[in-house]
Amino acid sequence: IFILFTTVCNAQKKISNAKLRNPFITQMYTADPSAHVWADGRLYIYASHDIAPPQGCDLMDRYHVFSTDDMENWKDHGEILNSSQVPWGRKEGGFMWAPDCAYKNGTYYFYFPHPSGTEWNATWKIGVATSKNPASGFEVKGYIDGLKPMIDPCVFVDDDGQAYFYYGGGGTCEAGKLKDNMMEIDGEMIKMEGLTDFHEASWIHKKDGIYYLSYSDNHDDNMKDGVSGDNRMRYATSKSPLGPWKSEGIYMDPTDSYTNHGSIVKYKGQWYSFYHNSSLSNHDWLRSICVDKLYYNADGTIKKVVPTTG
Ligand code: FUB
Repeated sequence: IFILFTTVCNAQKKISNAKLRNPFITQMYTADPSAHVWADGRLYIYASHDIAPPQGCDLMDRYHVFSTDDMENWKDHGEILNSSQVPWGRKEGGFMWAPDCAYKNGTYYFYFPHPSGTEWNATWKIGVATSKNPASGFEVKGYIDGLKPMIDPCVFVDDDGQAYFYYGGGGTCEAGKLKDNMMEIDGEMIKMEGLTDFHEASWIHKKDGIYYLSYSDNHDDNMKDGVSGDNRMRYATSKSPLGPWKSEGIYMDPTDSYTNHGSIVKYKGQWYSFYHNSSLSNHDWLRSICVDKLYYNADGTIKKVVPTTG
């Protein structure tokens, strides 16, 4: 027991001394990082992929997965899915936006928003691909039936094994229970009440029995590339995964990018905030994923994340 305790302490000490490098992926443009720690002890990032030359988000057509065991060295597991592999997807491809991944009963479920028709904005579906591995072998199984054309899926599996599905857009965030097959909604989707200025990018984490729903807001303080926006990251708390929510304010100010989209996860004893910025390209639609440490106040509220570079 002593040896095990010492080994765990050493791993945590190593991680808390890790030199975070931002952006931490530089060989390609990446956005919308969804972070998960799986049973093999590694931290995995499911990200979307911005494509040069920048043309907004329409060219985003594939996903890569990255992982680490020390927050310093990142492995690129390569492409796990692209739009040509989506049988029900729009024939023009593209628009593979912010994804998420969940694990249940030996299977990894990869959730991705993708339009099913040429009128992309009105035809979003949330696709599901599955694999026995966290970073390879994903096959598209279909999509979640009965949803609105909204984006940015997030799947949270609670301590009792019940999975919840969240997504949003157009100022609305909705959520509901998932059946055990992780591909069907169990009952009704309900609007998440109490979120101030919700835009998109919902993410759930749980700490000390409290659920935290984080998201990007509609903050709009600049005009870059002819479009407006510079989203802040906000969060709300609840004693239930489906709310109602109490808005707690902003945990991250705008980056240099038009959008922001983040996830919050604990790894080896330290909480982290993942997000994206445009520091590598200086262009809104060529984004790069970043990570910084996240800290809580004694009352459970989140301290503002301080973005670092270099
Ligand atoms: O990356 C494409 C879209 O931009 C995402 O789905 C949104 O959350 C925003 O980051």
